[in-house]
Amino acid sequence: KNLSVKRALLSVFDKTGIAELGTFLHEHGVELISTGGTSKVLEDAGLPVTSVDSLTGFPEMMDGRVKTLHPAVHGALLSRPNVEADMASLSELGYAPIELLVVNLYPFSETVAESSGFETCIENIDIGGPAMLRAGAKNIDHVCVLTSSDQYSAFMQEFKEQDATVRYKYRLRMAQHAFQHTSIYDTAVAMYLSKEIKSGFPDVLNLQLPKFAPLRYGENPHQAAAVYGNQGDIIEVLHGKQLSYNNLLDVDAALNLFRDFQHDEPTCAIIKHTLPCGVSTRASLKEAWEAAFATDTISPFGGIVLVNQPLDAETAQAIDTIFTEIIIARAFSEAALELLSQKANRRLVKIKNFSATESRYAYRSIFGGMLCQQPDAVATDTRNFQVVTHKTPTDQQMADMLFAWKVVKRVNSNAIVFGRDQQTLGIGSGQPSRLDSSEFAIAKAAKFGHDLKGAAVASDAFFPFRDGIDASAKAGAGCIIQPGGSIRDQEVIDAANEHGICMIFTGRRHFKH
Ligand code: 93A
Repeated sequence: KNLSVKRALLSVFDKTGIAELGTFLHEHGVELISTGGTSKVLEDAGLPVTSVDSLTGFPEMMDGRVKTLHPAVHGALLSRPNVEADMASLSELGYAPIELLVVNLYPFSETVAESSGFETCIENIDIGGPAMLRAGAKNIDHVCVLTSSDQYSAFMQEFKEQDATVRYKYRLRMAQHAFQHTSIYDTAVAMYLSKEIKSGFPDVLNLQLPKFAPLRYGENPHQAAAVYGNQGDIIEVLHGKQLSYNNLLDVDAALNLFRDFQHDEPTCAIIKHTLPCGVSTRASLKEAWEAAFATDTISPFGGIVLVNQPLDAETAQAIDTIFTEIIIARAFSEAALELLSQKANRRLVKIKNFSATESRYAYRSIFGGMLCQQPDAVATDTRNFQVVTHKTPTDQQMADMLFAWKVVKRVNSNAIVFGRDQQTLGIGSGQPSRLDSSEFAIAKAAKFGHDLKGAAVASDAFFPFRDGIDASAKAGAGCIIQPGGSIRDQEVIDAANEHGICMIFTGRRHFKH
């Protein structure tokens, strides 16, 4: 089933490596056929080339819009040498089969990314290229298709090893690539047009995720998994093995936290299973790590650490005292990098381009499809904040509440965070009742020896009853920040006044399910 190659059609936008591939094919006795720009590169390399024009008997038309859309090309690509009638119709017209097709497409997505005008983008929709790729890829038994310069060296290797032929297995893989490639290409066009129609939600939820990488496994070893998207544009793994499925989820959680703390004084967050288990802001990163760790000195083992400043050696040393699987920073000092790289099963992740995470939508898969929403914006929009109690907060209390509010936003609902002096003291997450989350946070604070006197309490959504306020006050809370909006708000405000604590309504909820 090996395919021997006599004629190749080369038509590439990206000319990288095409002269080398052409030379290789020529040296192996393959006839080269090519379109205008590609022919020129091959001829400049001293290679004999048959132009597509001479094959079709038609010059390229309409500024190249019609170059290869002709039976001389498509007949050649779709013909089956083992079907007599196919070969008869082909030879009647003086055409012959093509066994190798090398095409890469007009750079549509790149043109869109450069914020080009509508007409330029449309002109960069390749028509002839995908048509040829689909034809060649359909004809797996008789044609091999290449879609990118990245594939040339492996192709030459295959061709050499297989004595100037190509195995079926190889062609099948390349055909699969080709259809995947053209489908992603068309999705990009559809996405672009849907944005032109209205600036709302995309009609095509097929997303624009050109790259994917297989992962070793999913959440558990028996689950196959892959990751899609452009993570490599956003982060760089400086040390350690490929990020796993769970690692990627944790890094995502860390980056979301980073959004609200990126411009703050030195801040450190410790995250475990996507949940913050300690966050603190201090004069130095090392102190910030110590204070974050002090919140809960058990959960951080095997967890991940995020810092919002370049990581120095002193802080690295402190972090290194407990096993930390991933450390995320904007930058690492050389000494920190050297120290932390000593553990092989650790990942060091550099945030390369955080702004690239600010995509317009966040997606989540559900039964039969997916959900799409805008990301939860920064928590520090204080315009609608309103003091609802007799007591008004001091500057210190205000700062404490804002800090706790930024953390609670990243904790799973029902979320309650106790904090004071820019340090989390107790975090209650994921309980189905707000009272349970409050009690959980209080119990955790007690477990790690934190006195909650005067602490700020942040709640991701309104308190439906006064019980959560009573429990917080009893634990020592001095101020509460929450969205408000319950039909029992008055009961809740009265409770706060009774206990002599101040409370802020933010007017904005931060559920995280
Ligand atoms: O405008 S097209 O859609 N019309 C065509 O018939 C056609 N055939 C090949 N673009 C077409 N191509 C594309 O031209 C190829 O996909 C490739 O990207 C490019 C190569 O052109 P040249 O060899 O002239 O640089």
